[in-house]
Amino acid sequence: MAENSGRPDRERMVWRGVVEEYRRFMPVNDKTPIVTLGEGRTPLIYAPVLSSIKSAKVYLKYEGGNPTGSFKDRGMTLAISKAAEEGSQTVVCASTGNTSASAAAYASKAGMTCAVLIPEGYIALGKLAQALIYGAKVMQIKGNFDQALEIVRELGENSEKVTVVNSINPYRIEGQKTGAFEIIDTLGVVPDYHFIPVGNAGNITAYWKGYQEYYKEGISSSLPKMMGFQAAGAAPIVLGHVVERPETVATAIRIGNPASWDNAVRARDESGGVIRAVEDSEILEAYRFLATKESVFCEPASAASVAGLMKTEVKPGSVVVCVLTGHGLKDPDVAISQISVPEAVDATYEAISKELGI
Ligand code: AN7
Repeated sequence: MAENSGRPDRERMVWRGVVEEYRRFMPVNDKTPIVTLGEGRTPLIYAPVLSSIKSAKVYLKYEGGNPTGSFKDRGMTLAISKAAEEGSQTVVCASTGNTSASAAAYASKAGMTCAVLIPEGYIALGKLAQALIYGAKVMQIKGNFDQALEIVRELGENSEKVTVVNSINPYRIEGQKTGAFEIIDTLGVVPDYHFIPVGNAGNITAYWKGYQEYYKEGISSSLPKMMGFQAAGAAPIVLGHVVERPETVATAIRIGNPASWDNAVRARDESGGVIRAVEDSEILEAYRFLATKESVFCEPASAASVAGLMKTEVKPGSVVVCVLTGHGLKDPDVAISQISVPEAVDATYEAISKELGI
């Protein structure tokens, strides 16, 4: 079979997940059991319409292509592998949804118990379904993400038995930095600008770390400007103070007190970038634009990066990467709210022809 395959270089097509593929940059050893679902190597999609609008070369790093449909898998493979190495039986996290889906999947793969705390009423349906179907113990709390994270921190401090797999777990950041490696490996150059949504601020921290590591190793020869975007109703870093009651349609980034606040500010300042706010209306506009003009369906929070690009001037001819952090199917309710659902039509050839105008 292999010899007859029309696909070139078959060996290279086997992808072992981000920990093995970037092992040299990972804090693992011979005794680390690598728990993987083959995450990473997500599409980097050229965006012709955006490129034309911005007079730049714009690419979308589509993290919805990961096994549980979000970028969280990059960090979770390492966090769960290290938890397994340390003999942990139970992992716990607070989540706006994607972390819980990813933790539930990787914990299940490792044979561990997973407990997740999520804000009641503010988690997208797809994410809730995922956490439940992978078998996690799901606790909806009568509070928001920030309150959930406080409780999880306390659990971690008071019990040896549970491992916290939020991005305060440093292995999460180490795994997530592979997104930056992939972008450089795929493009062959470092982008001039890196646009990214900011919630708890782990991902902007991770990408900046990844870009810096390739630079220090001499693999790359420049660094991008880090361009972070928070939802206007949940923009503590932009405002410079904690937001007690964060609100946004992008529930994934409905966070008022980010755990990696200082690191995000450092990434912004060291790279000469910005962290700004985008309105919900701008997020939804970018969300619809991506689906209809670039044919990429992401979740609302992901569109914050492109909403940011829409209103930011970039140098003509520059290379721009926007990270789309999660899959559109994560949040079917928002998708359906943005379109008009068609009425049922008679099941006849005539009725359908009439509808089609043929
Ligand atoms: C789709 O799942 O915080 O700035 O608990 O799901 O690294 O927090 C999710 C965050 C962007 C923000 N896009 O990333 C969680 C959670 C999507 C997300 C973010 C999240 P960070």
